[in-house]
Amino acid sequence: MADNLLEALEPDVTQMREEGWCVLDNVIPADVVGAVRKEVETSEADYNAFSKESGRWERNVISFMPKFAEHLANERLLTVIQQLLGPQVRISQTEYKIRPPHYELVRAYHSDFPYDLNQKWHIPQPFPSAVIGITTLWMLSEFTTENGGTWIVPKTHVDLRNPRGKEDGIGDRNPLDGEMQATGSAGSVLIMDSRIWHSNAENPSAGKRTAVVVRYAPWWLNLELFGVNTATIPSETFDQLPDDVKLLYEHRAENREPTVWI
Ligand SMILES: O=C(O)CCC(=O)C(=O)O
Repeated sequence: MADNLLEALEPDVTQMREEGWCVLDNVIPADVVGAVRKEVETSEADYNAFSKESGRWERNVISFMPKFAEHLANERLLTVIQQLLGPQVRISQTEYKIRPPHYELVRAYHSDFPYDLNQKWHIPQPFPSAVIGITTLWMLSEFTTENGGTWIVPKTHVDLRNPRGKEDGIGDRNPLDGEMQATGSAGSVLIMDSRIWHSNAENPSAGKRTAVVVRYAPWWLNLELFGVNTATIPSETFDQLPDDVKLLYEHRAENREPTVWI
């Protein structure tokens, strides 16, 4: 890893450690983000139709967005993530996060895998003082306070309470002290320590707020989540991924012995 890259990203890494979040701009360049957005927006219907017909856990969602997939090992992004998780990382979960115009759900605060207390596969409270997951929200349209920029509560990655903690008395539907909305231009990525309390926001605007959430995990974390995120990537689709992206998804490649990791 080039020293000058690390140096340039030092403020982001420090913000991640101290605040639990940062926004990296221009991860998907401005001249291609429009095409990526279109692919993501149009492929969601194909993914839903395929999954309805063939089974919800039949094909990994990333198979439907090859243009988007090309960016997932972006050097700047991965450098920040590796500073927190260690050099070997894999992708645990990938999901569409498109908020339609006039979307009304206001708040549902939570932490993400493996700290989401509503999921079966979570680690129990009190959470260890270690980063075990990084959540990235890829802004494919601009995120603003008017169209559903994600609610986050900075510094909650080190708070031992949780909005979904039954004994913690916080309430996941309430506005919380210190909350703010993450904003950024299309092509930016919101990076969060997965412990950070965060939530959907309403989208009162007339346009879609288009994003994909991609969660990264250290190599040693059990990713057998028994659900939609363990769906496989067909061999021929996997073969088309850039080599550095293959490394992130090889555990989901269909019918093949691991080659990248050994
Ligand atoms: O779509 C958003 O703004 C938030 C998504 C979210 O909370 C999540 O994926 O865990």
